[in-house]
Parts: sequence; C-alpha cells; structure tokens
Amino acid sequence: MRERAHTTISLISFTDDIYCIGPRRIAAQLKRYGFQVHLIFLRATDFWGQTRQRFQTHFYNDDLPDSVYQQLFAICKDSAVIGLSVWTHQADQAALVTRRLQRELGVPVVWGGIHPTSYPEDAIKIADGICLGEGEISFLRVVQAIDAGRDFHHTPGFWFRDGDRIHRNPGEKLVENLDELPFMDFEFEQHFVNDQGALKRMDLALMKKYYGAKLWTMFSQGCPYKCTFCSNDVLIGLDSGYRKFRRHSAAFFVAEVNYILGRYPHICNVVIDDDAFMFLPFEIIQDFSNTYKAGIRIPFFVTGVIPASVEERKFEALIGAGMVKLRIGIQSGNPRIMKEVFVRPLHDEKIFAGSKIVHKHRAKMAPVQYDLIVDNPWEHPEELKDTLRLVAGLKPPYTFTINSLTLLPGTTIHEMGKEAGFTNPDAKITLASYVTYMPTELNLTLAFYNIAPVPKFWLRRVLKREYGNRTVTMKQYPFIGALISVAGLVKKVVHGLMRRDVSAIPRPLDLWAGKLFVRRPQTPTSPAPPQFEHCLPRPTAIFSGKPAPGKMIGVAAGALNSGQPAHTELKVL
Ligand code: B12
Ligand code: SF4
Repeated sequence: MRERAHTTISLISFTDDIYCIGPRRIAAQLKRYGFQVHLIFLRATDFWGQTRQRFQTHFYNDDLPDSVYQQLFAICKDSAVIGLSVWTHQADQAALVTRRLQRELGVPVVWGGIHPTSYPEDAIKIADGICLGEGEISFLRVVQAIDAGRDFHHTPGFWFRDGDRIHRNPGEKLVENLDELPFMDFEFEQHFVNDQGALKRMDLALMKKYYGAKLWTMFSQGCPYKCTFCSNDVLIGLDSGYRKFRRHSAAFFVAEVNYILGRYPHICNVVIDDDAFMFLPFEIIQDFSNTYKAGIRIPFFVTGVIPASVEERKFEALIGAGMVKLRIGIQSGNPRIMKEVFVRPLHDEKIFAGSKIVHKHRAKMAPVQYDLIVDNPWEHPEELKDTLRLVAGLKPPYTFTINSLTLLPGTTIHEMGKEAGFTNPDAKITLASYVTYMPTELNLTLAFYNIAPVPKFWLRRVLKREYGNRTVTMKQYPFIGALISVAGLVKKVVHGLMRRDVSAIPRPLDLWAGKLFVRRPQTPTSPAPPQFEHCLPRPTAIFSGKPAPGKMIGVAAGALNSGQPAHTELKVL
C-alpha cells in the first residue's frame, strides 16, 4: 500500500440525513489506500426540514443556490474524480449538480448507488461513468487507475462514456467476507455538510445536529427473496450473488460500533437495517446477541424481519441482548397480490406468531412496526380488505408504516406496470411517491391502527362497504389523514421513549430524548481489538494543496475511541 496523501476524491450524498452507510464505506476504503476523501452531504436537512417533509405532499427537485455551488466547486476543485451517490428520487438533482461540476471542473463525474444500478441506460446519459452494484473494489480500481494515469474505461463494475462510445464492462466480484471491508468513515475532519444553505466543514456540533442519536448500520447483506417492487430484484438480476447472505462477524460489528460510539458520545441507539437479519441461522443470531450484550450495552432496533423468518428463540436471544424494537414487513394480506404481483410468500401465521412474541415481551419492547403497501393499482378494494382483516387480528402494541406502491425503474413490477398501462414516463419519482399514500377510507382505517385498534362497528362498516373497482377511486379525506399521521407519530414517540427507543424522534431532538430516557453507559475507550486494527480509518491529511514529496506533514487522525483528534505525522512519498 502506497501513501498517496496528495490525490483527492470527492464523494457527494443527496440524502436528507447523513447516515449513508455506502458512501462512508467507499470513503473508508479509499482512505485505506492512502487517498484523501472529501465526503459532502449536500442535502442534509435540519429539524424543521424533517418536520416539513413528514407533512409535505409535493416535492420539487429544485437546484442549489449559486453560493452553495461556489462552495462545492472550492471543495472539489483539486479532486481527481467526483463520485455521486444517487437514489431514484434524487436523480434530477444529481443531474443538475453533475452538469455544473462537469462544466466548471472538467474532471470525471461518476454515479454510484441504487439509481444508476437500476437505470443504467438513463444514468450514463448524464454521468461520465456509473458504478453498478457495490463499489468498494471497483471504485478503488478506477481511482487507482486515474491516479496512475492509466486508462480507467475498462474497469469491471463500471460503465463509462468515452466520446460516442459506452463501455459496458462486466461486473466486479462481490466482497464475500464483509470483515475484509474497513469500518465506515466517521472521521469528520474532511466531511462537509449543507447547514441551511452553507457548506460547512463538519464538527461535533454539526454531527450532532445532522446525525442525531441513532447509529444506522448493517450486519448482513442479501435477501433470499426477490420481491418484484424491491431493489433486490434489480441487484439479483445483476449478480445472483446478491441473493446470498454475506455478513460481518459479531466481533467486527461490535468493534466497528464501539469505534463510532467512542467518537460520538451522544449516540444511544443502534439501528440494524439489514434486509433480512432474522433469516440468519439461530447460531449466528445467538453469537451476535452474546457478543453485542458483552460489548455494546445500548438498545438496538432490528428492521429486517421477514415473516417467514420469525422464530421465538431468535427473538428471545435478541431481546436478551438489548433489542427494543423490530420492524416486520407484511406488505399485503391478500394471497393473490402476494403471489402474483409481489411474488413473495404470505405467512400470516408467522406474522401472528411474531405479534404474540412481541406482546409477551411488551414491557421491554417498543411497539412492533409493520410495513404495509397500499395504492396498488393491481389491488381491488376487496383484496385490500384482506390486509385490514390481517391487521385487525394482530396483538397490540403496534405501529404501521404505510407506503404508497412506487414502480421503480429497473424492477420487475415496473415492467409489469408498463405492460398494464400503470406507468407514466412523465411522472417524477419524489419522496412523496413513497410516503404520501392516498387518504382513502380503507387506507385511513389501516392507518388508524397506528393510534389504536379500530372500533368494531367501524371495522364491520368498512368491510361491508362496496368501494368500486380500484382503491384510487375511493373518496379521499386529507384532513383526517393528517390528524391520524400526527397522532400516530406522537404514539410512536411516547411508546418508544418508554422502552429506550428514540428511532421515531427527529434529529436533533433524539439527542435530548436519549440523554433523558436511554442514559447510555460509558463506552470503553480502548482501541479496536488487534484483529480489527487494520479496519480503523487511516489518518487523513486536512490541508489543501500539494506538498512536496519527502516532506513530513501534520495530519489529524481521529484518536481511536478517545473522542479527541490526535496528531501524527505522515510522510509524503
Ligand atoms: C439504510 C436505508 C435507509 C435509511 C438510511 C438512509 C441513508 N441515508 O443511508 C433510512 C431509513 C433513512 C432510509 C430511508 C428511505 N429509504 Co432507504 N434504504 C436503506 C437500505 C436498507 C440500506 C442502504 C444501505 O446503506 N446499503 C448498504 C450499502 C453498503 O449499500 P449502498 O448504499 O447501495 O452502497 C453501495 C453501492 O450502491 C455503491 N455506491 C453507493 N454510492 C456510491 C457512490 C459512488 C461514487 C460509487 C462509485 C458507488 C456507490 O457502493 C456502495 C458500497 O458497496 C436500502 C436497501 C438496501 N439493502 O440497500 C434502502 C433503500 C436505499 N431505500 C429506499 C427508499 C425508497 C427509501 C425511502 C424513500 C423509504 C420511504 N418510504 O420513506 C426513504 C427515503 C428517505 C429520504 N428522506 O430521502 C430504496 C431506494 C430505491 C431507489 N431506487 O432509489 C432502497 C433501495 C430500498 C428499496 N425499496 O429497495 N433508507
Ligand atoms: S423480502 Fe424485503 S428485502 Fe427481500 S426482496 Fe422482499 S422487500 Fe426486498
């Protein structure tokens, strides 16, 4: 490994939070090989931004003010390549930023993330190159080639535009053992955040404001299913290896979380956002639980619970280790929709079993969060009533996330929608496409369960009533919808706090809630165990400009687990 303290890469994220597991991993990987990385959170939102978003029904892909562009150019000006991490609802903004960067700086601007992976033919029209699938290895190869002055257009895992030609290179091999990756980059000295219209260098105060109190991470990647609406459908189409479980060891997971907790004393919840965590074999979950309990001791939330994977002994092991919340994907209670439209098994008996286990442990657990999908153009209201029947049979306490079905380009359901005439090429995908469901009587009755079980007389009335052909033709009640959303949110927050779960609370209020209700124990300040020392972030220079070879330069490196920056010296080769 050669030190290359002088070559800089800028990475830009468009998410409104700054959790960003993918960009942080890519940044850490490049730093590991001695490159300087600027990580820029271009669209981070503060408390008011998040609050507005919850109640907004229209989102606009507005451009950035010119002052932000000037700051962005100043940060990126010495970069050898600029990488943007793009999701589908961010694609228009990413296109505007890409064009400005290309015009102003004249360096390759590449896209990675789920959008270019799902919709490469569209993305390559704008970006100079796109990364399909995971980028830790392939992007490193591109950067190394650019740095060495070699041709990078044939790098596996990437497509590149080269004049009129497009090089569609084969895929890169997936990283089998996730422990080979470095810890996520949490060294904020070279991170920048859009703080209400000004790009500022990150510091602890800004980290608190935009990251908040929950650490968003993953233990495993992969899912055995291939639901037609999910991005896994795209990934598995790209490489069947995405179906396979790949994971960290429990020891790696604990060492990485402790490295982050050591730097950020305000974090008080861990969110494990795997696709299918509960599908891991019991022995692995047990080892995870024992290692977590011994090493971390703060509450955690598991999001990836597919009903088929519900097993009491797995739940019990995790609850014993500090799991305070879980999220189960139901999606629909109708067998035809599940089988023919979503292509996903319906295991209602497992859902009921899961709800019973959580009910049994309700003194330790926040209400279980179930995911549902509505506004499905293939679903007749009579079929949506099956979802209502299923929900009515669940044991409280619970909450629901009701998503509006979004036909994402690249997925099988998008193709099905095209054939059925349900897609509109002119309609933009924005955040509202997912979160703003139609306030119809059936949807609102489902949403009411967020507050309390629906009274029997109302349930009987709704189940008996004829709603015509398609859900979207039902009468709408937007005001009642807003009231139900607010009441549901209040319930989520209050119940969560009682169980030391701050996941429903917007940043930075979660910090205060965490201080009062979670009271995180002291994190050991020892460095990572010897077997993971190589995963710790490498020191990075925080100067701009090119030092002469052979010169010793001062660098700030996050002092491992001390929460303080330390100074070491790095020789420029
Ligand atoms: C964690 C997560 C969240 C978290 C954290 C978000 C964050 N800022 O990181 C939260 C809960 C906040 C979230 C919210 C939402 N999410 Co989300 N989320 C995920 C999840 C489960 C994991 C993402 C992740 O970190 N993966 C692990 C990393 C390692 O992979 P990665 O990010 O893809 O990055 C790799 C590659 O893509 C590539 N790469 C990424 N960036 C770059 C950049 C460059 C330059 C290069 C070269 C490579 C590269 O290399 C990376 C490392 O291998 C994914 C599903 C999934 N399994 O990926 C959905 C997913 C990203 N979410 C999705 C959606 C739709 C949403 C919501 C709209 C849901 C909703 N109903 O509200 C919101 C949007 C929030 C907002 N306001 O914008 C969709 C996006 C679909 C799409 N086509 O855009 C996904 C794919 C789930 C799905 N439906 O299939 N989400
Ligand atoms: S089970 Fe969940 S993560 Fe897996 S393919 Fe289906 S929606 Fe995606």
